[in-house]
Amino acid sequence: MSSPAAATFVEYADSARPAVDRALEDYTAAAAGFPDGLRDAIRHSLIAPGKRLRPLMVLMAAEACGSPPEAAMPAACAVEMIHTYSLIHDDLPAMDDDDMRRGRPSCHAKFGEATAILAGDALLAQAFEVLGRDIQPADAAARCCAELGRAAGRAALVGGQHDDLHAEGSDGDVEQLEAIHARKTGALFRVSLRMGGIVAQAEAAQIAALDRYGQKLGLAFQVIDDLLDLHGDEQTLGKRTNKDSERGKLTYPALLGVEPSRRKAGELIAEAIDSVRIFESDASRLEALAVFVLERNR
Ligand code: GRG
Repeated sequence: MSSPAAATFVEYADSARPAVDRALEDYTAAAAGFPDGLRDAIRHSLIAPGKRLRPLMVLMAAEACGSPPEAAMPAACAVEMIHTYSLIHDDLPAMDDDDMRRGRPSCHAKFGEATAILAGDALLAQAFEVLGRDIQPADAAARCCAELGRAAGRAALVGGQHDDLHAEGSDGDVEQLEAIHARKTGALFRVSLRMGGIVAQAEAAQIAALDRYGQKLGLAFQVIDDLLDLHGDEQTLGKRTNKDSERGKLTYPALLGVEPSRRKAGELIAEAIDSVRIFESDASRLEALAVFVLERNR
């Protein structure tokens, strides 16, 4: 990796991530009634070396629409809480059964299944507490709650996870695969960008452009994820590789072949970048993120 655009994103991400991490630290501070054992499990997974792509998308979208990033920080943290809950639950033995995540033992591997389930539950609940209380004005908070609830829910993240688990070992096609990824990965990308726009009180056309960008980027991210599962480095990725083929999962390389998958990812990234042209020079970070996603190795 390291085209100038990807390097620009890495530089931006390295400068913006510490503020996200500090806000996540604050949201998981000790509190009356918050058991230490639960707090340790939450922080083990949440304050871990994740890329923070979704919170950064919230902040970048807000800025592209003219808002200071601080106003969008609660939404950035809320989506990272949902994402982390989904990773904790996905790693459980009843789901993907992974013992390593973000370069660490997965939550249940370290704290046991019951505590890991509760850590995920607590993060899921807290995301909406944070949005409802800390996003201003109240109508933006309500809209963020409704949109994040939909993206995390039955016909998006959870529905996609359900269909993914039930598609294991079955013959599927690209259409079926994309329907899974649009819900499992795309929905949280899209809502991250949309919440940035909502907090910035953006116009409908701007939110629609961010949404289309998120849709294309989410799909490209997943094509690359499948390629990394096949050819990536476990150490760099911080998680096990070759899990997909072991579990008989539908993947892009398995359905299309490796080179066509790479080409598809490139086309999706070009479409993502095209979607945010209306922001003109304010889209430069979003463009850099798209190139980073194409070239990423973790
Ligand atoms: C349990 C409701 C529920 C959903 C689980 C997260 C998930 C859905 C499954 C994990 C496996 C997977 C391939 C998910 C697609 C999204 C994805 C690639 C997540 C990893 O996101 P990154 O790479 O992770 O942004 P970091 O750790 O950097 O935040």
